[in-house]
Amino acid sequence: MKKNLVQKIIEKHLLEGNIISGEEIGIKIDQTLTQDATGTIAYLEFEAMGVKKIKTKLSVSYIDHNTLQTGFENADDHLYLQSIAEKYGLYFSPNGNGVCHQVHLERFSKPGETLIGSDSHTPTAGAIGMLAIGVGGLDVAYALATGRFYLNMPKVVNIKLSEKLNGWSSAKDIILELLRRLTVKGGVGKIFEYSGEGVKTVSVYERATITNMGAELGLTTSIFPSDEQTKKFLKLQNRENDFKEISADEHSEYDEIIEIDLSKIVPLVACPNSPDNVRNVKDIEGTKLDQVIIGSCTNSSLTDLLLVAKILKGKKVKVSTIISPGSKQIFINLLKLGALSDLVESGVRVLEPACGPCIGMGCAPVSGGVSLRTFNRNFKGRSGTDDAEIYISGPVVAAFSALTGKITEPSGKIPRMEVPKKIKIMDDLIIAPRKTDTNVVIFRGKNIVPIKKFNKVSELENVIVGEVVLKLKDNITTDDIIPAGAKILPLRSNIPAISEYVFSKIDSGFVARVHAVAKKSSGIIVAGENYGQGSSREHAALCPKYLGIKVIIAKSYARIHKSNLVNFGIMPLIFKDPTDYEKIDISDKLEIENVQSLPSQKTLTVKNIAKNFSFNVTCDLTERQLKLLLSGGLLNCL
Ligand code: MIC
Ligand code: SF4
Repeated sequence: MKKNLVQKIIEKHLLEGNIISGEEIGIKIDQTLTQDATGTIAYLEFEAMGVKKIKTKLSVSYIDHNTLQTGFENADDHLYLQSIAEKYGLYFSPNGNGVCHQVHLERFSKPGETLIGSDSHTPTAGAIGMLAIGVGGLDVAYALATGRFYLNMPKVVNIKLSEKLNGWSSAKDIILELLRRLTVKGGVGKIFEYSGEGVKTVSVYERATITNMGAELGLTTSIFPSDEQTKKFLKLQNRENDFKEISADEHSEYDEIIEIDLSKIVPLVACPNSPDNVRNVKDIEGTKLDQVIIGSCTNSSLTDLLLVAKILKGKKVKVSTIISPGSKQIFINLLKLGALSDLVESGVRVLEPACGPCIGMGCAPVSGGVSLRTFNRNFKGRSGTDDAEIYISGPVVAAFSALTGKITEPSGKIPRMEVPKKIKIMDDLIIAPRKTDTNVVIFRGKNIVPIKKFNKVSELENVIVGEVVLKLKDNITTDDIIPAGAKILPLRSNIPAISEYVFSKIDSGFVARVHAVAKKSSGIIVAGENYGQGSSREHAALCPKYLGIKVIIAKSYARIHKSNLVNFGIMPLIFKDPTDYEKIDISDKLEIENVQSLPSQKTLTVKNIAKNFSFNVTCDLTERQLKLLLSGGLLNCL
């Protein structure tokens, strides 16, 4: 039988189940990655599993999110992570070495292998032909302990690229075009597999922009074949030995096909406050800017920044412009090639390689300010300024706009890009695993608060009585649930402390209300479509659980967040008839009946006691997930 690329990789890694879309499969995981903002909890969970040795071929712990060290919290967390890496035999990429996805692509990714990471943009490594999936930290901990990961086999969609990009259009415009067509929930339950003649014209760094931002479509992951472009990239990285050609069989089957003629792609911008609010640059040209930032795991590659340096060379930026290279390796090569001085002379500020402003760690715009960024997310408030307007574009549009202080359509002759044949390889900061060392003492600062297991949904709770503590609209992000930013991010290892910020940007009375309700019953949240879109942060499940939320009833869920809810024993119920959503209000008392019948029966009846009517909800989980849920979460099942 002819196979597509996804089927080939999954078949090689299949441990349980059948490769049929919608069915649960268990696959072997070759590599894992974590970053510091999700990593501390993930490794606390791993420690709670009591396993002596990691079961993956290669695992890396990155420090890239919480890098400001404004207090002891970050520094303590980093030392905890370093000592865990040393004890259990993981690679450790320290503060300053770069954003996990960029460094992983450059130094560790391998065609044909599997990777899960506790960050939603882990699919970046799909650029090199890896099956790379973003997950919650508990799933990474489980893979470290067992080598396994479970998922519902997604539909595989073939994105057929023809022709090649014209003029100033870039890889960012390809993924923005897909977002324009499909929206932020258009990819849920799907993997995008790229093919076609056009693929040959797209470099690995460009592919990485596309696979990275597939996360904004809600995709499980995106993947490119491993071909001549991959070979060239790995050669540049001095890793030719990791090259392996791998692609779909000719005429293999897909669940769906989407065709894109690259020659028709034009420069695009996502407008506030969603990555799918996409317009042609020319339609919003002239929008006045207060700030331009070029960086993040989406657009901070060597080729991106070399092109920006070419555009800015010999000119002066007209607005505050900030650049952060994706990795130390990119930084040093920009320096060696003279591009860094072109950037600095043009008036650009340079930050160290890290997530930085992308996660609200510095460079917040002025009140009501307008900022153009090459990032992947422009959710309200994520920049650190609640009323700022954030636009998203590729680096070329950002560079031209920096020179005018307004959103500007790129024009003029395209400079000849001299991408070097050889670059300086920079692994010096990465600490490679020695033999696992059982004598290593794990450092635990006072910011590290061990997590506790949760109670089972016991027989007594065959009926859950709860009160609606919040009613939310469609597309609620994990940033809405538990915001990031310089004040809150350093508390990631301290669940009691960070839980005080749950929904703080949406409803400042939420935490007090849940505390009051938790004294007598359970908190229930009601939401619209695509609840929990965005990041992989399991704090968006763990903290509500800690506060006493037992049930969410939504019209639909984002993939990673739904798994996180199950992992922490919160019921992700779905309105059988979405119009019932309209009939429920905050403070309504609900009674969910027959909860223990869930494994055999997937529909439950909910009584709205306050309004005296009943409605049905479904729980479309697999048997394994239902078992986890009723046991109070994955930690209770080990
Ligand atoms: C993000 O881009 O939102 C983050 C911060 O990288 C998150 C992870 C986190 O919240 O720590 C993600 O994308 O998963
Ligand atoms: Fe970091 Fe931003 Fe990428 Fe998240 S999206 S990993 S915060 S650079």
